[in-house]
Amino acid sequence: MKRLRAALAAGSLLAAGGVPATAQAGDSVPAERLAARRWFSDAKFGLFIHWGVYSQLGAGEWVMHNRKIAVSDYEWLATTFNPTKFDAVAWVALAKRAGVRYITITSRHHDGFAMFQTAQTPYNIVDGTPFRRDPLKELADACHAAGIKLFFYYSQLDWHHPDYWPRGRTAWDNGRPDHGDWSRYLAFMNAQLTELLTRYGDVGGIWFDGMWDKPDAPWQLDSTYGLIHRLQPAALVVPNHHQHPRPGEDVQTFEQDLPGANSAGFNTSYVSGDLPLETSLTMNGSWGFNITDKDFKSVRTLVGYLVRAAGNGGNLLLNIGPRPDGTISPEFTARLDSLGAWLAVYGTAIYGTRRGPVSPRGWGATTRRGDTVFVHVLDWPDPLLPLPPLGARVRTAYLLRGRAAVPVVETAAGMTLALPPAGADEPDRVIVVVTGGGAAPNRPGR
Ligand code: H79
Repeated sequence: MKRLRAALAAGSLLAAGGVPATAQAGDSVPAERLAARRWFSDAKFGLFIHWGVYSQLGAGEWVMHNRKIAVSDYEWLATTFNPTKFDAVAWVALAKRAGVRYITITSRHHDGFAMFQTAQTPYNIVDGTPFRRDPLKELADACHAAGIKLFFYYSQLDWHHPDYWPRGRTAWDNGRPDHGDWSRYLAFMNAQLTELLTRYGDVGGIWFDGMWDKPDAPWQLDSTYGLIHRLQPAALVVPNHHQHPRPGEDVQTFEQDLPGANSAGFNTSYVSGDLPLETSLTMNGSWGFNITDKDFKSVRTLVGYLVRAAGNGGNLLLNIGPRPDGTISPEFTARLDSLGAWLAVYGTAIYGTRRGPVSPRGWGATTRRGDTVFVHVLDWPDPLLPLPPLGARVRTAYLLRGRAAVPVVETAAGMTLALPPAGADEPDRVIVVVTGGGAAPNRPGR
């Protein structure tokens, strides 16, 4: 009863415009969604896919905005979209090889073009292109067969729909009328979400983006989130609004940043203590296919992001931008294959872990599963690595690769690990530290 009253009090704070600091606390969330959140935290690695009409211009997913393309011209572009080499089974096989546990794909981006069959508008890939196939249906079937969860990215921002009015921060004169019916737009959005949540089997969740275009508009999030949770009680709401988490949201996601880092300039530095966390990241500098962007991150850098995300207790959602014909550039596939090979050896120190007893440092990060702490040494030139106390006695320590014993010296101030030299082919030296079986000599240091 006390809990109920606390939850109600948090709700009324919200209604008064307060910050929903406790409204997402676990006790008001149904068990199946809590289980889905735990699954998400265990998953650790997802594949983000940005693919749409924009892919044809090879200049990223913002090309309509950046080149100030008129709606009528973009509508023509849509009629030429024919990705005949799209092969959902091949995409999912690549995801599987990479070791991702879920895929998040653009069901529609800010251009408003639906990459799925929808009765809400003819502006969709089945009714509006020569392709006439529903790639999301094919992908959903392939994902379900392979045991990979599928999340749908959904842009709340829309540069095409006439009822997206009044327009927001990304407005330009693209030929739309200067009037519109916002409530009709919300109904359209909710109807498309209903389609996505009723026609594609179990959906991992909805990844929202673009609300930042009109952060103060009456989005009626409670009603949209409620709809999602009613239609699929285990589906997670993942909002990329760059704000403090709100009620009904299940994951706090950070764009191009580790949790709390905000090097991008638009993320919040607040990090939720009870929601699963996620970092979305481009492999080069673009989300949608960009034919001249060859600024690809190295495998070593990508491993570093995966490890540091996990060390923060979060997932890495790593992006690819497939080509307009449905193929995936070799720069993407090579890196995904390398990450999969790395995870085949080191995955036990990533999957199913939570953030470890020592928060991420310049040298690396720690993860943990039960009594086992994984010390990930990414960047440390010396033979000895000093650590703060882990909060429990060390029973044994050994290298994950090769299982050689790692000498440990424990003192009241912490412990020192004697490291083997780093191999050129080893971006992360992982030391498995098994703790427990005795009283903790110290409190954990973070
Ligand atoms: O889908 C990918 C991008 O297209 C989309 N999110 C990822 C996952 C994205 N678009 N923009 N951004 C991310 C960056 C946001 C920039 C912003 Fe702004 C700065 C939003 C608000 C301030 C741009 C400048 C829009 C308004 C002002």
